[in-house]
Amino acid sequence: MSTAVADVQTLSATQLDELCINTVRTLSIDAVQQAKSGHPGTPMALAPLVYTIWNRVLRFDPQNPIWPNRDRFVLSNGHASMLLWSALHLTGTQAVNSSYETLGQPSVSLDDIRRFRQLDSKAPGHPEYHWVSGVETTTGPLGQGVATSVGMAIAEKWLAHHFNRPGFEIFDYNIYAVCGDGCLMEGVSSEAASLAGHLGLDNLCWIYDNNHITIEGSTRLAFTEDVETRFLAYGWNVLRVGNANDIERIEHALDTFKQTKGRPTFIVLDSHIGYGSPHRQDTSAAHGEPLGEDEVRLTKRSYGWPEDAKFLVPEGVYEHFTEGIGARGAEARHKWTQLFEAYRAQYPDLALEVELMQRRELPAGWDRNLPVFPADPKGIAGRDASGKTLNVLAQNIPWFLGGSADLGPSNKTTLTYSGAGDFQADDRGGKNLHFGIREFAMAAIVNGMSLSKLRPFGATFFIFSDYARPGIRLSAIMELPTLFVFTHDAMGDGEDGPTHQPIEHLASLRAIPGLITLRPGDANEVVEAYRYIVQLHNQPALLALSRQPLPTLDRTRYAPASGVAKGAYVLADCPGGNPEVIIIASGSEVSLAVEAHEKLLSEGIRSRVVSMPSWEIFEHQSRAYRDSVLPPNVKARVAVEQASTFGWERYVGASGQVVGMNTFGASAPLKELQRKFGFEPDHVIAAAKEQLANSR
Ligand SMILES: Cc1ncc(C[n+]2csc(CCOP(=O)(O)OP(=O)(O)O)c2C)c(N)n1
Ligand SMILES: [Mg+2]
Repeated sequence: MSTAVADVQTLSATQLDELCINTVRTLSIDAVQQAKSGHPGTPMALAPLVYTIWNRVLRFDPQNPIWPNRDRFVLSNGHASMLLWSALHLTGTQAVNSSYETLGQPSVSLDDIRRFRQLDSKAPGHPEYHWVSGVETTTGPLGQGVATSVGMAIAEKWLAHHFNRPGFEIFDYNIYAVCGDGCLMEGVSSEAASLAGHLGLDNLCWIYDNNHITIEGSTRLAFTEDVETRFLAYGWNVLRVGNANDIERIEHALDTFKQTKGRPTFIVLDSHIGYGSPHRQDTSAAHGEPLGEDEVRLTKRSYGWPEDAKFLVPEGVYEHFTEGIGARGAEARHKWTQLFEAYRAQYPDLALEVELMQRRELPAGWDRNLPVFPADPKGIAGRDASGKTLNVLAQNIPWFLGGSADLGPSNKTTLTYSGAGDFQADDRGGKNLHFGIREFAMAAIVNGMSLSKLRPFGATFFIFSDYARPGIRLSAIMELPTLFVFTHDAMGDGEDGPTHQPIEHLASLRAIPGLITLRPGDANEVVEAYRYIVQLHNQPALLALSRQPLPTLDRTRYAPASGVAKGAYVLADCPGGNPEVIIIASGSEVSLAVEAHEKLLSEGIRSRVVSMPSWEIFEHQSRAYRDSVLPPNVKARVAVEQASTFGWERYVGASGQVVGMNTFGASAPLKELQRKFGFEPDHVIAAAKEQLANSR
C-alpha cells in the first residue's frame, strides 16, 4: 500500500514513521533533481536516522532554535545537507535574526527546498551557520563537523560545571554528530576523537554512516582499516546498528549512548547509499549526482510513493513532527525556562552571565586591571605581554578560556592565576585546555566552543597556523569571535631555521575574508589588540606575537597605543606633520622603523612612522582617516615587515619599497638573520632615502 496516498487516519504508527522518512527521502531526491546538482544518495540512506534523532530523541524546540540548553545536531557529512533542510522544514523550525529574535517565519520553507542550491535560498549546497537558523555549525569540508562537535561537548561540560547548582541542571545537553567515510578518513577527526576519548566526553555521540562508498567507488580502494577498533582504542564506547532502516535499533543505540557514562559513543550504522533506487543503490553514482527523471520514478515506486508527485509532504507528516519533536522540545524548553527563572532568583549573578554569554556581551569590568607597560628600551616579548593580558582577561571574563597545542610554556598562554585549573575529565571547570599536538582539531574545537557562546582561544607557533588554517577559515565563514594566539611570529626563533620561520603566513591569512589579523609592535599594542579583539562580536581574530623582547615605546613621546583600534596610526611624525617619506611597519619592525625615523629626522628628512598592526581594521576606517595616516600625495613610502612582501604594494604603491622576505629564512641567531635579510636601521634608512630621491 502506498503510505503517501492513504488516509492518514488509517496509518499505523510504523506506517506514519515510514511516511515521514520517505518524505525526507523524496524531498531530497526532488530537490537534487530540480537543482540538477547535489547529493541524493546519503539523504535517501540516512533519512531514518535523521528522523529518529529529530523526532524521537533530540531535545530541540523548533519554536526557538537558539534555546541555550538544546541538544546539538551536527551534520558533518555536509554534502547530505538535504537531510538538514528536510528536518528543519518538516519540524517547522523558526528563523531567528542576528538580534536573536524569532521572526515568525520558517527557517527553511518548502520554497527554499524547491530552490535548493540557488542564490538566496535557505537551502544552500552545504549547511551554513548564520545563514540558516537551526544549523549549529557550517560543514562541508569533511572531518571538521565532527571535530567541531568535540568543542561543543567540551563547552557543555564546562558550562554545566560553571553554572549548575544542586537542583538546577541549567546545562545538560547532548551533542549528536553524523559523519561518513570521508569524515573518518580525514586526520582532523582522529585528532579530535583522540582528545574526546581522553577527556571522557560522554555527552558526545558520533553516528558513522558505514556505507562503504565514497566518490571514487568502494572504500576498498583506500579505507580498509578497522574503524571500530580504532575508536575502542580512543576510549569510546562503540555500538553497531546493522540496518539503517531499523529505527527501533537506532533509537535503542541512542538510548544506550544516553546511559553511557565516562566516555563518548560511536555508533556504526550500516547503510545503503541511494537506498531504494533500483539502479543506483550501493554505487558511488548515488553520491553526487541527480538520479535522473526515470530513476526518480522507479525509486518513488519502490517507496510506494506517487511517481509524479514532486516536493510532496503528505497529510499527517507535519503533524507527526509537531507531536514528536514539537511537543517534546516545547515541554523541555518550557521546563527549562521555569527552572531558569527560579535559578535567577537564587543565583542572579550566574543567570546574568548566562544571558550575557548568549548575546556575546561582556561582563561589567571586563577590562579592569589590564596591564600598562612603562617605557623600556629593553622591553618585553609580545608573547609575555600577551600572557599577562590573557591572565587578566580570563579572571575578568568567567567564560574566557583556552589553551595551546602543547606549546603553552612557549606561547605564554597558560593561565597561571590561582584556581585557573586544567580542563580534564576530573576537572570540568578548568580554564586551561590542553589540545595536545593537534592544531587543526584545536581550531575546530575552538569553533565548537565559540558556537556554544564561550570566548575561547587556541595557541601555537605562528608557523603552524598552516595546520590550523582550515578551522580558522571556517571561523571566518561562520563569523565567530574566536581568537588564535600565535607566537614566534617571524624569525625570532632564529636557530630553529626555515621550517619554523613564518614567511607567507601573514599574507595568506590577511587574504581570508573577515579574519582580523593583528601583529602588535610593543607590549602596549598587545594590550590594545586584546582590548579590540575581546569586543568583537562576529569576527575571528589572530594575534601574531614576537618571541623576542621588543622595546616598549615611550608613549609620552610617541602616539598612544590606543591607535591599534584603528588598525594603523601615526606613531611618530616630523615636526609640523607634513612628511615627505613614510615608513610603515608592524610587530618587531616598528621599533626598527622608529630608530630609522629618528636618524632621518636628525638629518633633516621629514619622515613619519605608521604603526600598522592590522590591515583589516585599517580598511574599516573612513577614507578621511586613512588619508590622514597615509596622505595620498606622499609617494615616498617604505614598508618594513619580517614576512613575505606579498601585498604591501597596497600601501606603498607601485613605486614604493618593501623591506620584507622573498625567500625562506635560515638557521642562525636572530641578529645574524636581521643583518642577512636587511632588517637593520641602515637598510631602512637607505630605502627611505632612495624613495625620496625617486620621488623628487
Ligand atoms: C576535506 C574535503 N575533501 C574533499 C571533499 C569532497 N568530497 C565531498 S563528499 C566526498 C566523498 C565523501 O564520502 P563519504 O563521506 O563516504 O560520503 P558518502 O558518499 O558516503 O555520503 C568528497 C571526497 C570535501 N567535501 N571535503
Ligand atoms: Mg561513504
